[in-house]
Amino acid sequence: MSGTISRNLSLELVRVTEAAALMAGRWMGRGEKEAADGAAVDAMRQVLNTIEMEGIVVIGEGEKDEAPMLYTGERVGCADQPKVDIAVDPVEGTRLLAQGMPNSIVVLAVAERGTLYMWQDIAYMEKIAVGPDAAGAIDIEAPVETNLVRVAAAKGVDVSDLTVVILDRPRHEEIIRRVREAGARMKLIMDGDVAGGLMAAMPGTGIDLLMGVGGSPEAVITACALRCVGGDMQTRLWPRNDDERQALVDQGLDQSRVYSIDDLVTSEDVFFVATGITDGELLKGVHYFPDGATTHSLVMRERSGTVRYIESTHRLSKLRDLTNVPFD
Ligand code: VTB
Repeated sequence: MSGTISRNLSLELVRVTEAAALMAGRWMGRGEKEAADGAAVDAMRQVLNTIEMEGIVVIGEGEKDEAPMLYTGERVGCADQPKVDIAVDPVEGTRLLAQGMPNSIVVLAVAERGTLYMWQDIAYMEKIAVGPDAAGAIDIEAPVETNLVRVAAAKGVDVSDLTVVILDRPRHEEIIRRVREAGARMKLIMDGDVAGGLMAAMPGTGIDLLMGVGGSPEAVITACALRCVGGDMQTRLWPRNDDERQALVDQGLDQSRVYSIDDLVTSEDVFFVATGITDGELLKGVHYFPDGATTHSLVMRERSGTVRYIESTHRLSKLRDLTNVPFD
């Protein structure tokens, strides 16, 4: 069928996130968020444009006038099939990277055309996410305590064994207090709730749930990953101010509506790829050595359900000769 993704794009997509991580990794701890992001965007776009697909960036760096590259609406790829939606976050956690903190990652999701949902005017969503072992146990409309009890029961552990990851923000004061009172453990993160959602969904990270309010684009990207692994997430739009409340009304949206993963991404053919920039629970970051570097990536495809961890060794001088990316 025209427009459907018949090829396994996984390896091609991982080259994109690897290239972005290799370029962004040089900026670790150097205090320059924009430069780090720019390096990742540039590399990501160069490599995306070598892939045989007709992609439209639906979640990107912003509107065309503020983002010269990978802006929402930009076309990427070098063929006219398959037609796909692209969601990118060239550096998820620019502050984490600029300060050399854990869990900054490059993320890319690809799905059939017209299947990724985005509310351009509503920047934030309330989220709760878990892995496949607690799928069906969460309910964003229920109190925090109820969710903790239900997730613990699904996992066969006590609430005190659970670890919840939450963005460290004043808006989360109430959730943080309630999680503490319920006796669960917590990991407060400075940024990066895509990595937070992934940690909750993947085995071996020591994280059981993501809770709290974060970016709407990040919610859609997280939904792509969770769809691939059979995790669960519920979200609600979270308008910040009167303008956003008005935008909700104007667009006929309902603040109380619960969006599940299937509402955020309707495609049954979703690819999700992430490469670590700084070391974290989920992925190792980029480690450099003379004329080379290693990267650690996660590649998932919904259709097959395969999850791959790919550890790569790169020869930067060879890559420089092969591509237009100025690997250093
Ligand atoms: C959120 C979160 C992201 O930035 O968008 C956050 O989803 C911004 O939140 O993962 P604040 O506006 O409260 O700072 C990230 O943490 C990183 O882009």
